[in-house]
Amino acid sequence: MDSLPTTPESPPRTVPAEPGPFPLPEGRVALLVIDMQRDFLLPGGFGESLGNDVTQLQRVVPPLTELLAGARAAGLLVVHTREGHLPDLSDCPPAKLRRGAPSTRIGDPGPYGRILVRGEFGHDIVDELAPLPGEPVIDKPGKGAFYATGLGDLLRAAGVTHLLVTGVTTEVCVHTTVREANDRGYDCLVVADCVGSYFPEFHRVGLQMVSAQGGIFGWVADSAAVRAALSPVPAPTSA
Ligand code: C5J
Repeated sequence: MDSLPTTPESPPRTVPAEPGPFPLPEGRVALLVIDMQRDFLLPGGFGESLGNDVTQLQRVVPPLTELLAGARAAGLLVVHTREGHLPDLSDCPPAKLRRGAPSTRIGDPGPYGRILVRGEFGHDIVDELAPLPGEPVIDKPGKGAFYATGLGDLLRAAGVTHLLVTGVTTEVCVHTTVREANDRGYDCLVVADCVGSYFPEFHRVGLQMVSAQGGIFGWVADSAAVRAALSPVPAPTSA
């Protein structure tokens, strides 16, 4: 297992969360924004070609836009991910390509360019959540953000030990990434209203699965609680 840096001595701020308070150790927290891509969120993209109702994911955009602003203002490292493949699909396992019965498959032409292919319009992140210059964007061929990417090296170099996890979809790429992170020693808080699923039931149960059994994979809290913990403490007023 990769060893993570130890946390500083001073007591960190905490987020009220399930199953208990989640600490935000100074300089050790990153916001992870998973796969907020047009192909998953916009009508006509890959998500819809699989028969999904994309409006279920679009509800994540407003609270995540606010959380992103709060995280940037608090100086957190913000890391975005995108699921997708090289134009020749050499990094796409044939099993993944064959799976399901979409009206269009990965690599096929779609309204936003070739489906889930790097460099195409549909593969990129929705305008509202566009990465700022300098914010890392991790391109991943799998569901988990650590598999076959440089995310682990990047977080280790930045001294990150705690992840605020957002994005889509709750039970697929968010869950896979949280499980990967948990096994690598990261503490993960999944921000409930900033993750989304095409299936409300999977979303609900997916969140329960994270914090069950004393936090078997991590913690869960709403974005309002996270934003409150990130916001600057008001200066004491003089009498
Ligand atoms: C899926 C993802 N659902 N980002 N990808 O295929 O969750």
